[in-house]
Amino acid sequence: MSVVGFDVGFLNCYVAVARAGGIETVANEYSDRCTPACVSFGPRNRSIGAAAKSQVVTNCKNTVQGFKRFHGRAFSDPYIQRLKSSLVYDLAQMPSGTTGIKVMYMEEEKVFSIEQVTAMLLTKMKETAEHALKKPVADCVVSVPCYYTDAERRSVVDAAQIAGLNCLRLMNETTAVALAYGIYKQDLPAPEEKPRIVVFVDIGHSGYQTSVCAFNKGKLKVLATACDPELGGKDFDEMLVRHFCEEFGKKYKLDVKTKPRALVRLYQECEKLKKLMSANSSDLPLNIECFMNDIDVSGKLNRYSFEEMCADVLGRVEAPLHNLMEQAKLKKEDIYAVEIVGGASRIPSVKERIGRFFGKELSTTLNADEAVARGCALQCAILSPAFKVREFSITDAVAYPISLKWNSAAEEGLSDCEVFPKNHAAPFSKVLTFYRREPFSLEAYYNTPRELPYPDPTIGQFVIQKVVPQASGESSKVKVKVRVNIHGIFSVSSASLVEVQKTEEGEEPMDTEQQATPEEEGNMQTDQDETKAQGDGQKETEEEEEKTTSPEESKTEKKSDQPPQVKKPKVKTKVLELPIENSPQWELAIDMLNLFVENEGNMIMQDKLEKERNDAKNYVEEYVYDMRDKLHGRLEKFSNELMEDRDILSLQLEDTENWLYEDGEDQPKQQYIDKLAELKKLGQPIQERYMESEERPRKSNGLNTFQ
Ligand code: ATP
Ligand code: K
Ligand code: MG
Repeated sequence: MSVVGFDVGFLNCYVAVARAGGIETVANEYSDRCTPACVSFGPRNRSIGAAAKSQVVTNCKNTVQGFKRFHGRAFSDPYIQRLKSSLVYDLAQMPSGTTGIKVMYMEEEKVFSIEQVTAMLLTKMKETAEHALKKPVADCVVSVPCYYTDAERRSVVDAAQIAGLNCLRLMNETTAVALAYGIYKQDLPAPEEKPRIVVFVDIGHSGYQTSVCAFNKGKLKVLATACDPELGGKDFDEMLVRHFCEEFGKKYKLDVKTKPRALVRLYQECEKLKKLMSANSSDLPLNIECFMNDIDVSGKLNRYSFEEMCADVLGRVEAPLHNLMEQAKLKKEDIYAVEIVGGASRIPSVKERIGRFFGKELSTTLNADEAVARGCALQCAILSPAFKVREFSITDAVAYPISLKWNSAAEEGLSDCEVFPKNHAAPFSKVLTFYRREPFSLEAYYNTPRELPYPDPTIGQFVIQKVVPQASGESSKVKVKVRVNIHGIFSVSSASLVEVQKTEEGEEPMDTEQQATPEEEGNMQTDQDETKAQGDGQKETEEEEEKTTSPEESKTEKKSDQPPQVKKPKVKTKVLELPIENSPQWELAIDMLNLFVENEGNMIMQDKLEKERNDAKNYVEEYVYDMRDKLHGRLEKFSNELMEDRDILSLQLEDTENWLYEDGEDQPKQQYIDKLAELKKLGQPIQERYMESEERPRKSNGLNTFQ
């Protein structure tokens, strides 16, 4: 079992693993701990991460970035449609209606679902983790923004599955940061004491997330979260790009927006300039050679002008903080510390505004780039039975209030009930009781659509099947368990019918509960005891355990199946499990998911084959250069003995070099292997004779050749 945490950022991804007793962020094949969230498609293979990023300019139409925001969204979503026109690559609609990306891959036009694209990125991150751990990786924890809705979360879980990963938890990014903060703290208040209240701020490239958490020894509880999903480093880049487009328009008469390649370069340079401005307040240059139409462009900017042009963006920093404090009903004096992470938290004016809001110095005790990945790896270690880690309980919060609606049995129309209010503890289960004669359906939805980053408030449709009346013809008592699971995803996890059986005497038993509410047919009651029982820390652990075993399990349900309180002692009840038909919004159909799993496997294989082919080609090239150097260097005098051999080899090397640039540029792997063998057949004897002659004088000296 592996202990791995993945921070899948909008721009930057990080991998943390548990190794040698500690949590470490590990580097990729470029010795970089940061892997760009970038996938590039080519005629023979894919490049992922840093290799893809290097193709952003050269292969811009087939190089995909910034796709984190496409999860769980309809292609027709106005947000997607608005973005589409500003992207260098193309988007397309999937058969299910969700968003896909359209690229040229293997010399064909292909549409990949967003789950597939994120899976490709995860494949790369998985390889990085496997390389570090030197064993296969499956179990992991993956980060998501805390403002992600159900559809977005399900989409990421699917992506993990496509990449062959077993995602033990989708972890809210701010909660991962809170865990990374709290788990090593030795001085947290005792459980019965007043908790330590800490605010976490993560401002990345795309999103701005804040949370406020209560810490006691061994536990953390998220009290509230507040976000702006559209505020991050990219908005500052946007301002800079706009500024320079205007400036270059005037100064050089260039319409940058018409040239995707130039635009991509400008974005890159503006991001660099933005970073430089964080450390330096003087005038800084921006130069791009051969920018457009063979024109070199240059400009300059200082921090003061930058802040001025970003006034609107900066003006949005405070609103989520107000919102956060209001939700948690806390005063600024209650806050022990404000910890900030995320790349854009380095922008001085962002820091300043947050600091001013709280009236205190911000803490930067956590690694701004790696805290999310580390928190995820810590969570994975906690969930792993094989890994010993300090006891630490994490209670997250529901991001948006969740309601259920259903047709009431009495045909009076729709009934409606909020089951999980905003900031309700999660993961969490509740048991609801219905009195029904026939199958019925529940619709789950977010009841504050305006709060959502997404215009569609539907969570899903859940049909409770095989409901029948009691033998007496009365409605049956149906217990429905709903929950927000460990990923923060709502589901109807089980349903059961409580069948009241006749006593031996043939009497009609009475269920007190039912008797107490004879007119409640079709109404819902929250089973208070059950709710309470689920609320305590112990049961929550059970929730987590439940996840790692079978989701079909109804452990809790069985536990709750105590003899019902009835007036007559001889009554028996039987509990029947009921099948549920789940139709979550934008769910990826299982056959599609399986197809994607298979396709990812094939693409991994294709990438591997292409790499081997390239390696084989490189070996030929290396041999050519190496032997040529040697023939003119230390091998020269020995090959002189056989001038002819040397000349043949020389010629052959030259031919091969030419071949590599012409016909041999793009050949199957075997061709290169054969070519190398051919060269070695000529080169080897020369090398052997050299070795022999090297050894001869030493032996005659009576020296050990190994000395
Ligand atoms: P998200 O959290 O939105 O998914 P992410 O995790 O990929 O995105 P981060 O890696 O936290 O984002 O931050 C990247 C952003 O931080 C980029 O916009 C980058 O330009 C910006 N950034 C990084 N360093 C600095 C700096 N020194 N000054 C200003 N901005 C910076
Ligand atoms: K990141
Ligand atoms: Mg991030």
